Amino acid sequence: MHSIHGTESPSVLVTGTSSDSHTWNLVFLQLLLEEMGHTVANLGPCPPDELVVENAIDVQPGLIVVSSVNGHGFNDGLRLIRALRARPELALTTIVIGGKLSTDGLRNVGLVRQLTAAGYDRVFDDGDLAEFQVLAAARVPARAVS
Ligand code: B12
Repeated sequence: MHSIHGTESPSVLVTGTSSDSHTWNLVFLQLLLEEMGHTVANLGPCPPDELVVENAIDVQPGLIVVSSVNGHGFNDGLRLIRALRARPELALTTIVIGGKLSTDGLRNVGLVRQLTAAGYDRVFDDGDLAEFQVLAAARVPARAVS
């Protein structure tokens, strides 16, 4: 899943984190977003941070969705957002993260605060799909009618 092909420029970039080999979370998010009308580039599991940054700059999506469920999402996600936000091309891109980000859920509000302070626009817990859908629906690109 680590390459992006196709003619239509993807409106969303979905990605796992460098340490996370879980895949169905990414497939689920891709299908959900496609059902809403998005075109999705899915980098798949275990992408190194540099690969995510390169693809984000290449694709220039309206939305980047980072998903992690293996329990290392907080640390991986923090490192990744710092790498993404270090690039001026991505300063204004909406970037969100969600899943099972720690082994303690998101009860620790400090984690959410640190992730948003580092540059995520939103941090979603495991079950926050409805809220995520609202955010994603607002970013479905208008298509030219021929
Ligand atoms: C299958 C599985 C594996 C497979 C993955 C195979 C593959 N290629 O995908 C294997 C065996 C490789 C694996 C390995 C590990 N796993 Co595992 N795995 C699972 C399991 C059983 C199912 C995951 C799954 O596919 N779910 C289906 C998808 C569709 O749902 P999901 O992943 O839950 O995603 C949903 C939500 O999290 C949410 N979501 C996810 N991302 C995002 C993003 C946004 C923005 C939003 C809004 C929502 C959202 O929406 C999704 C749909 O509802 C879960 C337990 C479970 N029953 O959930 C454990 C689980 C995820 N694994 C776990 C762990 C700990 C591991 C290991 C660390 C175990 C180990 N000690 O080696 C390793 C990690 C390996 C690695 N490098 O990442 C833990 C994570 C604990 C935590 N986060 O607190 C879980 C929860 C099991 C448990 N109860 O302890 N695992």
